[in-house]
Formats: sequence, C-alpha cells, structure tokens
Amino acid sequence: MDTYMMLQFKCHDNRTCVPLSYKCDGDQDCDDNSDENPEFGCPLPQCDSSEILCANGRCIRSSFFCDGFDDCLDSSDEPYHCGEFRNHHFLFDH
Ligand SMILES: [Ca+2]
Ligand SMILES: [Ca+2]
Repeated sequence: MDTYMMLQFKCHDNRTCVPLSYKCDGDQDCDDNSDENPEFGCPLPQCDSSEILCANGRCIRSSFFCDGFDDCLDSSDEPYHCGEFRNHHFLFDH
C-alpha cells in the first residue's frame, strides 16, 4: 500500500490517482488538471499566442475568455466582471 501510494500522484479532486511520472508531463491526466497545476510544483506551461493561461495552469483559446462557459475548470476564464458582457450576449442570442 505504501509503495503504491508513493508511485501515484493523487489528483486534487481526491477521486483519481495517476502514475507519478504523469505529474507535470504537460498532459492533463487528472480530470481537474491538478497533475499539471503550477500550485503543486509544476512549471507554468507555455501557451500559444492564441491562448490564455488559466490560474490552474491550463491553456485555453483566448476566445473562450468570458464566453459563459468554465473552460479553465476553475472559472478563472470567467471572472465576475464578465457578467455584464454575458448578460448582454445572452440578450441577443436567445
Ligand atoms: Ca500529466
Ligand atoms: Ca470560458
């Protein structure tokens, strides 16, 4: 059991364990991306110029910022000040 735990990285959601070698390898293996989260010791990823960096280390397309969907999975692409824009957006969309 101890050996098993040592070789596994426990995702922040406490539901998933991934091999320790998957931590900070640049691929999202935890559902919540915590295996790539800079808060857990990973270096900040390099986002493409067309992308923005989420607080949890994900890269999302810059057009997904304030689009009403939580693409970062930590809502950092949907800060509260998106609200007015979003309400406006929905008025004309629906
Ligand atoms: Ca990974
Ligand atoms: Ca979004």
